[in-house]
Amino acid sequence: MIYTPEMLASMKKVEAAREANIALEPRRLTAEEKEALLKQYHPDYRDDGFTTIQVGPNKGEKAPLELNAMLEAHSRLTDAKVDLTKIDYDVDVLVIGGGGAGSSAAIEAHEAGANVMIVTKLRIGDANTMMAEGGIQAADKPGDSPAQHYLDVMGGGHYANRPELVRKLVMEGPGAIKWLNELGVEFDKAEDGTMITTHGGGTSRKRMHAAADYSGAEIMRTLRDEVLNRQIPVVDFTAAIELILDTDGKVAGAVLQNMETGELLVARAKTVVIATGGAGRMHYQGFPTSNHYGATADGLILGYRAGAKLLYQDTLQYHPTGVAFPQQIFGALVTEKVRSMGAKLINSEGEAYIHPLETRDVNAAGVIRECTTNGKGVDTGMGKAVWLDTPMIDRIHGKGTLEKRLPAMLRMYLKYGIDMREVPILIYPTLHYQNGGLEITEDGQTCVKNLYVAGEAVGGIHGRNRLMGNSLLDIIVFGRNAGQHAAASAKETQLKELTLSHVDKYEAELKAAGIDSDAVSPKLLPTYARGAKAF
Ligand code: MEZ
Repeated sequence: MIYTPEMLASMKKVEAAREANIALEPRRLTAEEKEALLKQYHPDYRDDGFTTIQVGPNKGEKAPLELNAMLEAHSRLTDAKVDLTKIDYDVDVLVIGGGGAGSSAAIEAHEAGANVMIVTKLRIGDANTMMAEGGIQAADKPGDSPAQHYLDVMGGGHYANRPELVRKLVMEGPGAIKWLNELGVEFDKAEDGTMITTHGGGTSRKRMHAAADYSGAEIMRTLRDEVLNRQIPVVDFTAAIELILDTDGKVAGAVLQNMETGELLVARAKTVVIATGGAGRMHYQGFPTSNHYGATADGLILGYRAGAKLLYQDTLQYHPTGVAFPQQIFGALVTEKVRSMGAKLINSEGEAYIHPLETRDVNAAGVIRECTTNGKGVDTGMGKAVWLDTPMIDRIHGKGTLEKRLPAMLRMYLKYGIDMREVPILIYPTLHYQNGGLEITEDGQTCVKNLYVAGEAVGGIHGRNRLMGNSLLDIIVFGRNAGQHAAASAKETQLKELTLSHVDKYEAELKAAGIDSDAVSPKLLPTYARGAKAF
């Protein structure tokens, strides 16, 4: 038996209350109640998790301790000599990152006739895109509209979102779904061929398009095929460790490092797209993560040293339902789709204490409150947790529904002897998404000329909290956008002499601020990776 007696006793209460909890519609919190809950329990409000940035364009602003340590670290080139006249790769558009945003950017740049190359420190598809489960939002159904989607995105982001970016996201949403569908993504469809759509937290309409509970993997499979079919060069196991500028201050490529041999290489490029993804493997405030192995905020460091500004670097998303038990899959994602299909959040006493589709930040704070002040968490041996009452799904929609709509999740738990059709599962927030990132204009460009950013490395689209399914949408909309603009700019760009003087300038700034760090950045791999410090 894998459960402790305490777990079993609490599980009995959940089972006993199930029918009543299915019938119950927990009320939505008021704006004031949400704000109070966030301030008291959301990790973004914990002062001890943050510090003040001392160097660079965002000097004086707040950043998570772990990110700031990377901003204050030395360049990996500090003791290395790079000959910038020896060019290993010469391209129009260099895409750094092989996830959904990078692949979309490369496809569009290629479509526009640019000579484009992808460089990735792992392999194409080793990315958070691959890990996304529940779906992709777009307002393409009768009764919905981009305007309605816009209001949801802004509300979810606490109205801190950049309006022009949100406008682009929602207006181009239906086109993004059409593009993916035509490329070959196998979306869930009804018998008449229309797409099946569901709700997510904070959505006013059912606009979540999915491929079962492996939507991101299906999208990434399709994009990767397209990149390979177009024969776009992909240089894998090779990290970008510094951007190169030219003597006019435009971006002009990147210094690359082979992850196996450590060899340094020079990629000259007329334009660069940073698509390096998120930061879950920074484990902010000690949280586990749902992110892939390479999510270490590299693009933020590369862009920042070259002079690009960060926006909302102090806000992270903790997905309310990370696996809390069993230990082997601690922190893995339990898709929000589980809640959108009717499973409720239940505390140790069997109480459905909150609406399951409040926005993610609110639900994460709610779980933390139950497990701390309210004393209604279940001890897992690794901390406290609450229940997600998954048997409700088949009870509401009929036997077989969970297996059909959430097959990957079901399989993941069955491996550990847990049948989530029969028993509830234990969850706790897991570090899921970097709400902030590099600041861009509508064409995807930073304040460094010809330096573009797409995907999770961008800040501003989602304000201070992203809604489910808007990340898979943004990687497509802003990935394609960055690729198109980068290809167009490359046509008009003449590069001057290449330089790394910005790296020396940044080092001088660190010294002047009295910062003495023995760390190097970008991080590239999590601290617990073998040889992480070297590469
Ligand atoms: O957008 C996401 O983060 C997502 C779809 C996650 C999920 O819960 O499945």
